[in-house]
Amino acid sequence: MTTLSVTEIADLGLEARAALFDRDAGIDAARNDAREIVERVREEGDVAVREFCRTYDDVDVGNLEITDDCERAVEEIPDDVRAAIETAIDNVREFHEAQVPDDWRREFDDGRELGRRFRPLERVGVYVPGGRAAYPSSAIMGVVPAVVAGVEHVSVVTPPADTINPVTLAAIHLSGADAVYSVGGAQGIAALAYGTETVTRVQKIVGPGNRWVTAAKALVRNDVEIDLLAGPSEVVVIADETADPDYVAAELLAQAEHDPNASVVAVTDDEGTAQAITEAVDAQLAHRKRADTIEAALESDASAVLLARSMSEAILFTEEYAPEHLSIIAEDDESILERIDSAGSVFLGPDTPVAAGDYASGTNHVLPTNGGAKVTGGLSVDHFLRATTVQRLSSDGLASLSPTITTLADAEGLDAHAESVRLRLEDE
Ligand code: HSO
Ligand code: ZN
Repeated sequence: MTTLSVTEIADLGLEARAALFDRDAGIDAARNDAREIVERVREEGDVAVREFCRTYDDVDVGNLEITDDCERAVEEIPDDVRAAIETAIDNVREFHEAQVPDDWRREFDDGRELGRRFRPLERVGVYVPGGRAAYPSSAIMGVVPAVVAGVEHVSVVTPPADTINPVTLAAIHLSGADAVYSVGGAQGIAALAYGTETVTRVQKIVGPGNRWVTAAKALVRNDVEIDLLAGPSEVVVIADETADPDYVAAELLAQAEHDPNASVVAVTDDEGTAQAITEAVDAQLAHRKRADTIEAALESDASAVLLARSMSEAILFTEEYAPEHLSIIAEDDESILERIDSAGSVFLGPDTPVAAGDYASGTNHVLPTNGGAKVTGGLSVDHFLRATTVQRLSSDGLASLSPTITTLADAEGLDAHAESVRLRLEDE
């Protein structure tokens, strides 16, 4: 018996299909708890924050602000870890700098001059997960794009602990955050959204977190902007008969080790490859430190090795699934990619593990899950910018546009609008 067995896509029943596609991470279940926490922090500020740190993190926080600890942590961490953080930051910065849009103006022949200009938000907050899943890499992915966009005040919240992971603290500092607070969970989101005596309120909150964090982000979104609701990790690997089953299995295990609720799916048009992937998964599983978490994720109905009757069927499945991560290990990888519109981040070829994007190649790892890739991409510089449109009409431009404006204004019964145009024409 293998941990994952091969299922033909054509044989998937309605229920099995629904289980594969439903990647809701229990956010609904966390909503009531999150609501109570958010309301108390909103009303009571630091007092409530401290109480929740005691209740949920079992920590009596001294100073809520830990900005200086982050700076000190840089000296405490091993040199090779610091160098790795710096390389990752450089690559993430370079990729995100390439995203910064230029302001533009264009003159059209009929006397209209139109343009867009981009300006950064002033204050943003980044949630950096801690606890069981302490992710220094998520500090980089949240803070660096904000700094690249030109945001002046980048605050970070991260859960308290007796000793917060110094690598996380150092990554926060090296990424360029200017204020850091030790408060996590829904209380961390509420503190950023509404402000407390210590935490300054922000205009937008970004970054992934557990279900309480995500539920809290959904609750505060009427009062503050948020990025996207990222749930547990997902990967789909499309493999053909040329794919090395060990590589495919390694991709599944890597994302499965994040969370028992992670969803990992391999889909191939080759029966031998499908079988070999299931065997490779078992062979590798025993060697992994987080075998228990991986096994739980693999054994859930949300994970599978699927056999497609053709590559087209594999592509159709993937497009409908809209995975957070898509790895394509196949001879025709570029033409397969051509036929897929819905994926958060795509990894092409045998030498491009998803871990490259998780940590260091430069792309962002804060990505849409649970089908969100059908309508949005991952975190980017755009999330930290607002676009303003600008225009100027020449007098000829106004003259040629005026019948259109006044006709529509009259049709809407807004004669002051129409008059604001006619007045100028009369002055000509
Ligand atoms: N794969 C995660 C990001 C991550 N991986 C952090 C390792 N550390 C996003 O789904
Ligand atoms: Zn990962």
